[in-house]
Formats: sequence, C-alpha cells, structure tokens
Amino acid sequence: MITVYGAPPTRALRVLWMLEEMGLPYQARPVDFANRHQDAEFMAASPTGAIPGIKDGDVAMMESVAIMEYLGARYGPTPIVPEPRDADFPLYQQFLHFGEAGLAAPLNVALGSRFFAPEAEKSNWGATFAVQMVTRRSKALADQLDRSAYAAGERFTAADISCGYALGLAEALGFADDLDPALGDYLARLRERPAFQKASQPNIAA
Ligand SMILES: N[C@@H](CCC(=O)N[C@@H](CS)C(=O)NCC(=O)O)C(=O)O
Repeated sequence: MITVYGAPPTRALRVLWMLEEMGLPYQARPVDFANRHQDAEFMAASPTGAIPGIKDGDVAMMESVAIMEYLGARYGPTPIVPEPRDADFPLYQQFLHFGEAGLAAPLNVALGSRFFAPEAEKSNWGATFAVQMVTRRSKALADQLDRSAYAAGERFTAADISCGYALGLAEALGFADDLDPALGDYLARLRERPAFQKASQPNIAA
C-alpha cells in the first residue's frame, strides 16, 4: 500500500489526484506542517522536510512531480501518461515539469512571505517579482490551451495535474484574476473531475 505524507492544499494534492485518476489504493497520512522536522516517519520519506513524500514498500520518495512520474512508470500504463513515442509526449513532459519548476516553485517565495514574513515584509520585492514572473510565464500555458483542450493535447494527462496545482496556488495567493481568463476556465474544468474532488477532501482516507 502506498502511503502519501501530506494533504491538500499542499503539493500532496498532486500525488493524491494522480492516485485517484489511476485508481490505485493508498493511505493518506497527514503531516503537521509546523512540527514536520520532528516527524521521523515523514522525514524518512522526504528528507528535505518538503511536503509531499511517499512510501511504497521499500521505496521512499519526495518531489511531487517525480512521484507522479514514478507512479505512472511503475503502475502504468495509464491514459494520463503518454508513451514516449506518442506525438503528445514532448508537450506532456514539458508541461508536467513546467507546472512545478516554471510556475509553482517560484510561488513558494510569495507563499512564504505571505504566511511567515513580518507584516511590513509580506509584499516584499522578491515576492512581487515571483508573482510577476509566474504571471508572465503562465502565458505559455494559456497559448497552448488555445491550440488544444489540455496542456499536452486533446486528452487530460498528469501534466494537467501539475499545472492545475500551480494555478490553484495562484488563486490561493489572490492573483488568479490577473492571469489569462483561459486559465481560469481550464482550472474550473480540471476541478470538475471526480478524481480531483476525491483527492481534495480534507480528511481523505482510502
Ligand atoms: N518541488 C517540491 C516542492 C515541495 C514544497 O515546496 N512543498 C511545500 C508544501 S506545498 C513545503 O513543504 N514547503 C516547506 C518546505 O519546503 O520545507 C515538490 O514539488 O514536491
């Protein structure tokens, strides 16, 4: 049984969503964010203390997108992960990583500032820059959605999970309305998926 350390709204949502889409059994194990470095079981799965981590038998992994790649490779094939020779694969690979490396990762600066910085530092230069950078970069996804229904073509893939999570983060940080409206429509469409709704439940246990 796969154990997922962490819960929504953290990036554990990506992993839970992927597991739900693939119909794989798992157990979700919440992590107390403030005390996570003292949580030995969680730290064994994610030694940086970043959420999420997973344990799957002898396998322990961190990094949400790497975990998604692992699940697709080990427990696939699945329609949400195009095969390497599929024409959509390059776009898939690009947007799978873009969701974290291009969009969500810089937003950690804005998130950290919002929740942990002293009042006068909450809108500091770095946080504002990160939001502007993500706003600018998100145009690449909006342009792609002009060409296809999903990030990697006409069908839903794990790249949409990755990017959808980042757009949810933009919403939580209050700048989603500054993004191309196509991205809001896309996020709303993603959120209609039963697997997203199941993965988003606060006290998820499967
Ligand atoms: N690139 C990592 C980022 C993980 C990350 O930043 N997680 C947040 C919660 S969503 C966190 O735990 N931040 C605190 C930390 O990194 O110590 C991933 O995709 O898993």
